[in-house]
Amino acid sequence: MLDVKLHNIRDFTLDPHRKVDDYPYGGGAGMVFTPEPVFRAVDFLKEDGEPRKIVLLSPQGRPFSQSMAEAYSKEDERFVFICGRYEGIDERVRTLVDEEVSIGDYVMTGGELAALVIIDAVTRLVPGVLGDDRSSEDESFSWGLLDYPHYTRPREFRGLTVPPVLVSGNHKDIWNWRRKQALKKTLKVRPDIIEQAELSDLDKKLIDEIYSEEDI
Ligand code: 4GX
Repeated sequence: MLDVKLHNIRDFTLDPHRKVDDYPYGGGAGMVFTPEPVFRAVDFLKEDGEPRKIVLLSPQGRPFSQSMAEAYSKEDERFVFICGRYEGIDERVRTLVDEEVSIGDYVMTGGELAALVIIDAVTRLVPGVLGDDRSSEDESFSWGLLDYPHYTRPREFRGLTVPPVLVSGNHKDIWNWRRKQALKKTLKVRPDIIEQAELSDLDKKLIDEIYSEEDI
């Protein structure tokens, strides 16, 4: 079961104008999220005594990855995502936080979309939450590489044809072709992934083939 609850941080202010930001000590541009409403919101969420993991979304966090999505999908405790706005959050909020996570090296206006990205990537791995999760085993990243090309009917579409190996019925040839295409794509756009991958002898042979055939 998936259950997402949204809490408006302004509901936890003591300020008559429901203000949640203030000027930074030391000066500088931009505003900072004040600690009071965040602490009060977390106190409120902790009232039921259930265990939970408190995650702060920020560009300073650990980069979110498929392996983190897999780990989160296996947790049975709850998650609280703290979504900040403005230039930052009062540093003392970090004393509440179990993990600081970033969805990528760019700056958004708030952490809400980052939380949705994480919720989306995690829930599709939870069995029974969103249909069948088997397709996720086969695809990009679970192989440790980018995905191979996919085709469906018709065999010819506007002059564009399906690679004959995919209709050959030879499963070994199909597997090798897919592996080689995945290696080729990954070498081209994400060579950093190849450097970290554990490559088999077959992978090394396929990479040699790619370099001898392609202008990569
Ligand atoms: N991946 N943002 C958070 C405000 C903020 C700044 C510092 C805490 C500390 C982002 C990202 C992201 C914009 C969310 C700044 N909060 N979050 N927000 N990239 O860009 O997760």
